[in-house]
Amino acid sequence: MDKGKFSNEEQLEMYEEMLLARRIDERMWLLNRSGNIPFVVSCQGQEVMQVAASTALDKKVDYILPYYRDLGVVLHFGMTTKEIFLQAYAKAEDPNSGGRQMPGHFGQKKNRIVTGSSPVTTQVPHAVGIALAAKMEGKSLVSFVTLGEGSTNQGDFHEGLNFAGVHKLPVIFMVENNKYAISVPLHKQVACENIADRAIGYGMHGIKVDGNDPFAVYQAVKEARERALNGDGPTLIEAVSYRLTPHSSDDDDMTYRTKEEVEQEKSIDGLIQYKEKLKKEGILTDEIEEKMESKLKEEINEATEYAEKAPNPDPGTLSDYVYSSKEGM
Ligand SMILES: Cc1ncc(C[n+]2csc(CCOP(=O)(O)OP(=O)(O)O)c2C)c(N)n1
Ligand SMILES: [Mg+2]
Repeated sequence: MDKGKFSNEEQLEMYEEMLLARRIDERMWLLNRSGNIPFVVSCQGQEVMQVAASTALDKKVDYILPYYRDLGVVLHFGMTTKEIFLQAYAKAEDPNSGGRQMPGHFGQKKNRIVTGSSPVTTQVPHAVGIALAAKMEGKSLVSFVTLGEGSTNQGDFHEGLNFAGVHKLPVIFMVENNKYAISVPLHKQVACENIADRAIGYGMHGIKVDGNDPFAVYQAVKEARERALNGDGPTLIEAVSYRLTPHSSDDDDMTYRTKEEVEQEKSIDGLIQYKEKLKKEGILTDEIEEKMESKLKEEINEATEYAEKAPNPDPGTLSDYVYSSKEGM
């Protein structure tokens, strides 16, 4: 971990954002197991790479095409804790889809968070399209898209990266390699050693980084952004960590991996490593930590309560945006 030019405040800000994502996720599981919300798909184990990568982007101009685990990315880009709970409860005020899509299908126009579909990897060609538009219109921005390592076996991945490589488009592909695609371990997903090695087949720069090291991820995304804006084309980044939870609240991971393996990975959890580093350097004190934890708890309590009480979508609006309205025909 080389912290480069980060001030102490900036390092703490990053930590707080990662911690917020973790604490929201933990609350989601409690709400799910107590029968309050129907589904959880977690970011736990991937917060470090998500927040570090987003920090290297320009949230005022860049477009992001997150996937379902990217709580850290969407929080950084401006989605609020309250909005996260509104989507978990599928309430009318859910910014993603007004309660129509599954949780984790993030989309919010004002923050340039582009909505995705449930079939994995469909966000990749969309991101390439946005990068093509930016190039054609001469706009100085990048599109940033994330996906799991299992999703790199989809056709959309090949089509998107090939087109982006040929046309040298300003797009950053970040693969969040958490070592599983539901029950399928990495070695049964791909025969190649590194996902990042696939970049050479598309004529683009590829880099593999430790996804538990915020500064390594930040540096990789920052350089990728500079490359994109200089007209040097796209980058494929593979950031490696581990999925600390089951695939979703509907999965039992003990049917395909061991408790010992999960415990071992928990002991090198990037969030804990980063916290310990900040403590060792005296940047995070016990006092700051306590204050931060209680502030986040309050924010999460308020958001949960708000979302619980918020109105459900009006059933009369069910087919809105599905069929064109008579007035519009
Ligand atoms: C095209 C398609 N096939 C299968 C699924 C079911 N599915 C949802 S998530 C997932 C695993 C994806 O694994 P990975 O890309 O590694 O992402 P992770 O969930 O590990 O973050 C699968 C197979 C789907 N949503 N879309
Ligand atoms: Mg995976």
